[in-house]
Amino acid sequence: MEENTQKKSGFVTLIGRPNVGKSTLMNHLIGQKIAITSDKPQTTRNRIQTVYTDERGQIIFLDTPGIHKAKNKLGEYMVTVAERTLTEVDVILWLVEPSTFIGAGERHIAEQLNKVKTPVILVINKIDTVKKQEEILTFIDAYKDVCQFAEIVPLSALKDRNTDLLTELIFKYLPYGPQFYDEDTVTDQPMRQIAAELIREKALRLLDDEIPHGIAVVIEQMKERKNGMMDIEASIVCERESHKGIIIGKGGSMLKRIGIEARKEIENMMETQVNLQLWVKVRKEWRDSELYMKNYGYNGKEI
Ligand SMILES: Nc1nc2c(ncn2[C@@H]2O[C@H](COP(=O)(O)OP(=O)(O)OP(=O)(O)O)[C@@H](O)[C@H]2O)c(=O)[nH]1
Ligand SMILES: [Mg+2]
Repeated sequence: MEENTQKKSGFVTLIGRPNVGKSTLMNHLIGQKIAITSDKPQTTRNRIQTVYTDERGQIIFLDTPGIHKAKNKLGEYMVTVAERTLTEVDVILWLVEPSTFIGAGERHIAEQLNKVKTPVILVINKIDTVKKQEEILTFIDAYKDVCQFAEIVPLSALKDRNTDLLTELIFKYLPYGPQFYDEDTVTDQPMRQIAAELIREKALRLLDDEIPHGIAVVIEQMKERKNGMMDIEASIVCERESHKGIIIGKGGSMLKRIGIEARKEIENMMETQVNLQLWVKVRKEWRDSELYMKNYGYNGKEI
């Protein structure tokens, strides 16, 4: 009883423009890869919840889609998912690129943040890309009056620089209280969803241009054999016949690469052998169809 009241626990959202490193940071903070990442913007499409527990207490992280100017229903859904978390958490992490330039995208986010009373920690990510360390002070200076920040933390998610300090600061602003999850919980994402996301990540990383943005992955079947091996059948959905050809590749070579890379990671995650079969389907304009979006896991309920 006494021990419980001394521990802290609460919810923390990671928000920011696409590609600033939200998912990379969350994975590093919890010490495990749960959210997929890529160098293409708009990688994350749903809220991904993970749990970090140590002797200080428990942090429940919400990784969110990048806030951007939506061009279709899927984009609108993603931005809604992200902005909605702002009112549901105890601490907000706003991630930005290491730059003195504050664009319209950042200003829009700042406006949202100025409407809530929740403590905001500004995270200036990717400082490993900054040549002169003095420059970091100019970024802090450019941002410091944009919002009332509780803290400003320059760090590198990728190189794990200053991430321990960030965890320390998050605990500082969390309320005391009992844990929401048992300490072994890392995520509440179902295995099916993680498998679909890992396939989408490989497609995102291996394909170029506009194709990745129009891709969704659906697990059609997932069955365990008596010996523990998993059979997974999944479809990669794209928007055009021409895209389908590129995803399949010459003699099926691209689809094979996506399959091999995804299978390796799914096997690691599930700690068992996996037999993965991939298909490619075309669904024109699915990103503007609520019905298809719902079928592919972008649930209308969130809006
Ligand atoms: N150099 C460097 N690159 C980083 C760092 N953090 C993330 N990245 C890279 O930035 C790219 C985007 O990372 P993500 O974690 O997918 O970014 P995100 O903010 O989740 O993006 P969306 O889901 O699209 O909104 C990837 O190529 C990462 O490897 C960092 O600290 N330093
Ligand atoms: Mg992301």
